[in-house]
Amino acid sequence: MAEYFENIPKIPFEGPKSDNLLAFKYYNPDEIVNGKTMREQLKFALSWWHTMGGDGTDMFGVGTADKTWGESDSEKRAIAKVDAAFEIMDKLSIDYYCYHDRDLSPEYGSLAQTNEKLDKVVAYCKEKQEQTGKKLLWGTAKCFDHPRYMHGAGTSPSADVFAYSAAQIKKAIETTVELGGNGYVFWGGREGYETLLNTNMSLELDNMARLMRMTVDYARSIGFTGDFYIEPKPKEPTKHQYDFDTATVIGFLRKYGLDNDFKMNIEANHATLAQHTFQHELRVARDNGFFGSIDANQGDVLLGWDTDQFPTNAYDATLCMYEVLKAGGFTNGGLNFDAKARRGSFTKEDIFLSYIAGMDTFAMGLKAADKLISDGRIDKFVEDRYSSWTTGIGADIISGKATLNDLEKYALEKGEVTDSLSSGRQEMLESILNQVLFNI
Ligand code: XUL
Ligand code: CO
Repeated sequence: MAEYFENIPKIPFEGPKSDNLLAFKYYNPDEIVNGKTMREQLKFALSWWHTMGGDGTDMFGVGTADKTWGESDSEKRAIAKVDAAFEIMDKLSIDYYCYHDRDLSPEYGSLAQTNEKLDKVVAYCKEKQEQTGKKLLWGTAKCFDHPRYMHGAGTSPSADVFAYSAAQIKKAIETTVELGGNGYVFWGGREGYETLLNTNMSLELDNMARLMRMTVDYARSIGFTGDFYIEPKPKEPTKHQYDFDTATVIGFLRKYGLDNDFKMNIEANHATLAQHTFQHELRVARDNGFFGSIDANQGDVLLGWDTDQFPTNAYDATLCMYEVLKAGGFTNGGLNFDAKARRGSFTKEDIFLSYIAGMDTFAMGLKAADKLISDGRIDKFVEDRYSSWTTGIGADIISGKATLNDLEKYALEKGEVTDSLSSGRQEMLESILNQVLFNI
């Protein structure tokens, strides 16, 4: 079997003082942080679409990186991609991968033919998994790139398109089960609208829920016990994506009775496109019992689209891992690098350098989040800030004992509230975070 990255060794952990660019400075897979090894806490995954397929093509130019893997024939290329992906995962000590069905194997003449070719690649992935111990984190169906999905898949005005996407998703679930994946993602590729002038939003949303219900029922019937995830995103490609943000998606899931089967796959860049912080989205998911998995990347504050950059912002990674630890860590989910090296970072080495940058950033974030929690000052501050709810009138409100009449009586007797107002201390808290992060 060909080696695709002959000049890249297995990436060692050398610690923060190392100047070896092909070494981890913070990601030490076997180091225990917060009761588990880093590899268990972080559960890194490789994204098949960016890493194995994305060649830097954009609307201004053709690809800059060679992602042919030495093969011009698409079936041979699909197999070569598997070998190259497992080599990358081995060299980077990444235990998981994620794919869209069409990343593994493209469309051929008919759905039957497409499925048959996909089966071969899936069988090869299974063989490689058995040899290496690597695992599938989650699978999904690419129901947005083919022209048939121009108006959406589950929310298409055409019932035939809905049926086609259902067939595609059925197969994608089967491959996920075959490869032992514990997650299945719905990212609403073109599930949204460009103008309400041509859109029956109510029917489209009902239909989306119908498709999800059918998928859950089928998946459970073939033994899928993992989580379904919705990956919120507010815009791009459509002007309005139905899965706008976590709060919107939770409302949708509850309305249609899908909340027991679904959790969230939160992507950092999607959070910021929705004008939220990454931490906000994670907090909404955690507080409502929908924390599931993460697409790790970052956007650019000056750009209004999904740039899918490798995450290097240590603050964001810390606050993300703080939420993950507070949620009790990952169960079926993990950290999938839905990220691509910039178009100008086109060499094979850049694949490794960008993953090292992302993995080290999250390792740093994990360690800092753990320190933040054991330091305790921030958690204690928040606890004290809400202490008026543990006794007296606060406790009576929470227990449901106090009525509006009682509160009026209390307020009248007490007079103006001055003694229970205290500073929010934002600057002090931000400086505690700095101190924990840059204890230099
Ligand atoms: C698109 C995106 C997708 C999903 C999987 O913005 O994030 O790649 O992660 O469909
Ligand atoms: Co994503």
